[in-house]
Amino acid sequence: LHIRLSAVYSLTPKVSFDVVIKGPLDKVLGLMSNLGYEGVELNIPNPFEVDIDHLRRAVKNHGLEVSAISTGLSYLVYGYSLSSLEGELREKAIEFFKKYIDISDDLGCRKVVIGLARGRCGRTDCKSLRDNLVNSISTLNSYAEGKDSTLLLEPLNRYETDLINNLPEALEIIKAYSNVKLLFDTFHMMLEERNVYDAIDRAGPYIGHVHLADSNRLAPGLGMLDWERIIYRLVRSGYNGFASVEARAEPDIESLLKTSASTLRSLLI
Ligand code: LER
Ligand code: MN
Repeated sequence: LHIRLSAVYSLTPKVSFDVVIKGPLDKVLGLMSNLGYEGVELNIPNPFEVDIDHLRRAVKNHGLEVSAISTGLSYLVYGYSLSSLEGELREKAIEFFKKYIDISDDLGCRKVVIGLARGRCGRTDCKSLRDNLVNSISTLNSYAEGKDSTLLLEPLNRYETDLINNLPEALEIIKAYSNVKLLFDTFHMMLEERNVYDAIDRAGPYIGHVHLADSNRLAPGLGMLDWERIIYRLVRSGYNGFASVEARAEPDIESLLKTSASTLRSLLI
């Protein structure tokens, strides 16, 4: 069993989303590789406007792999949502996700995150939005099945969305679809579950990917979470894949990557 360290990189600097690493691609990948990271998770705002060959070459040149494709920026930049009551926005989101699945194959990971791009209910009719989301997931599940890819459904805390906040809500959907697994984000699960460590045990067999941030969303090691316990539970659950640092770069990217690596490296055996 081996859990490998990765971090989330944003392909655009032009967003206020502050838990992704921004900066020149080669510089960031070089830093990650020097610090012992083995993967990079790419948050791609528009899957139709990305130079796949250039990305693939850069990642390979630094001895890294793409751990997953994340998609939250498509929602933040374009407003496309898998649950939207506006048919056009929902169709755009589905079109984007099919393309994300295609490029995840080209980039060698075949894992696509469903995070913020699920949308939000706000004051609208939550039941219809949830039904739309499940329908979109069903469509994308069939597409992912044909491409031998996995969708990663990520419960998000209540301050970011009101659609699928906790483990039981996510697992209900995950259990119904062949190619949907759970993305366990330690920050969201710490906020929404009674006990984040026990939640790992319950989520165990369904975990397809992991995001790492401490209780204050800073680098692992700078908050209240017990990282030895988290990694121990993940290993015990049989998880055998990448875990991506997705935390605030304070005071800067280099310290985020360094602190995270020094907290986690010795635990990730
Ligand atoms: C957002 O809070 C988050 O955790 C991301 O992984 C979702 O796209
Ligand atoms: Mn996350």
